[in-house]
Amino acid sequence: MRLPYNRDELATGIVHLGVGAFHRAHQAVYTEQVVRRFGGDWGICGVSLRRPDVRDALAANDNLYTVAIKSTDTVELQAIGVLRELLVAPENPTLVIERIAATGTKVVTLTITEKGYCLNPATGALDPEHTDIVHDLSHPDQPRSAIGFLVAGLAARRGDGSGGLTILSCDNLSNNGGKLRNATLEFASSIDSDLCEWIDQYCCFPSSMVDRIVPAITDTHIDAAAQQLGFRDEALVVTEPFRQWVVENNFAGPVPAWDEVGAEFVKDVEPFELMKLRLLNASHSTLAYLGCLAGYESVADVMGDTAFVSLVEQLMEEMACTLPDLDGFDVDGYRRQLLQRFANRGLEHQTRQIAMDGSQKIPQRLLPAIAERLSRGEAPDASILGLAAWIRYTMGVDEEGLRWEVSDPLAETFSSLMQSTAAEPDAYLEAV
Ligand code: CS2
Repeated sequence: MRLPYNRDELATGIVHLGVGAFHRAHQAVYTEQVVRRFGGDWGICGVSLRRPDVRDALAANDNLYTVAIKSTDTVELQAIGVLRELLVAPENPTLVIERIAATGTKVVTLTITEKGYCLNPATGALDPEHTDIVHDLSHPDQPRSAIGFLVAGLAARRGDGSGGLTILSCDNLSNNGGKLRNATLEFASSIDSDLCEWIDQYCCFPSSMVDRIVPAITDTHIDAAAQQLGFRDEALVVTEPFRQWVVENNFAGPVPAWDEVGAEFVKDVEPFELMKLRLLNASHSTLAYLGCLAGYESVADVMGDTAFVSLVEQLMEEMACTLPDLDGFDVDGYRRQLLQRFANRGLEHQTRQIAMDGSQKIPQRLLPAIAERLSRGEAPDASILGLAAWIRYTMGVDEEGLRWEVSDPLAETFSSLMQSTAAEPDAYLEAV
């Protein structure tokens, strides 16, 4: 794989927390295009907050990896070289703090999933009783959570005079920048009120809407790509042709010219976030829970069933009238495109993957629109069916006794509710 720039000379300008498949198929691809077209010190230091898998997979090929862009009938391969360094936070937390604090670092991006923010899903504020937050407040130099790392890195920047930072959330939370800012300030204020003021003054937390479907990688994906590549790329990521990134134009210093390679910098991201959460993600969760319960493995399998296509069309109709005006954006076209994206057979996007962490996702995706429609005296049946399917899914067992693992931060709660209600559906529903 030959790249049109010299990787050895590419200095790090971005620290990314949560270097999973989504980051490597989205922000890293935009950054790669910026570096190829305009140069600049925008190498990425990727940080895994828990496991070494990604670092280990990338090590075999000097952190170079392939993105396979798949539609139902086509595959395009791209090499990505901007990841310059991979760190596994628990192995060396001090080094992660140093990288955030380095003068060359201008931007920290995050894809840590909804639960990584340690928020109370009902209020959107930092959960002071979260075990990682309790730990990090008493060990601020050896943090575990993203918030703990950010605050430790910012404290070091303030001490060294390295200046403020742009801290850019790329997760599916509404007002993701505002929530991250509030959580960071809340944490910092418990340690040092001057630091809290410094962060408030010198750091920016733009909101952003990110979109690209990225299924969890399987051996089948790696084997298929190996036929074209001539070797097994253990760090392969698979994605779709579509990608979108809308970023609030609110930066503390320089950022890569992502807006020159397809991203949009706008004043207000919220209408885009709501559109994506309520049309794409709400449909995804509904298809995933009902699809799992119906025995379908992938989203494309579910979309092969016309009853589900009608359901998701109805759901989008219910959601659409809760969305703010998107000034010139073709929302109907976006809806039609979503149906095609969900039907992409090249992705093999597992319903079980999307079903994970529902307790963190449903409050963003379904509840606000359902509440709004109910308050207008309307009955958004498809959305409510999606919510019901999630609750049914959290029971972890079907009518035939077939069990599945409910992967969710509240899994233990669901399982104890199953016991206390003797798995009686009405009582379980009431308890949830
Ligand atoms: C999905 C998202 O797993 C999920 O919950 O709904 O990851 C979805 O694929 C992305 O938001 C698409 O941009």
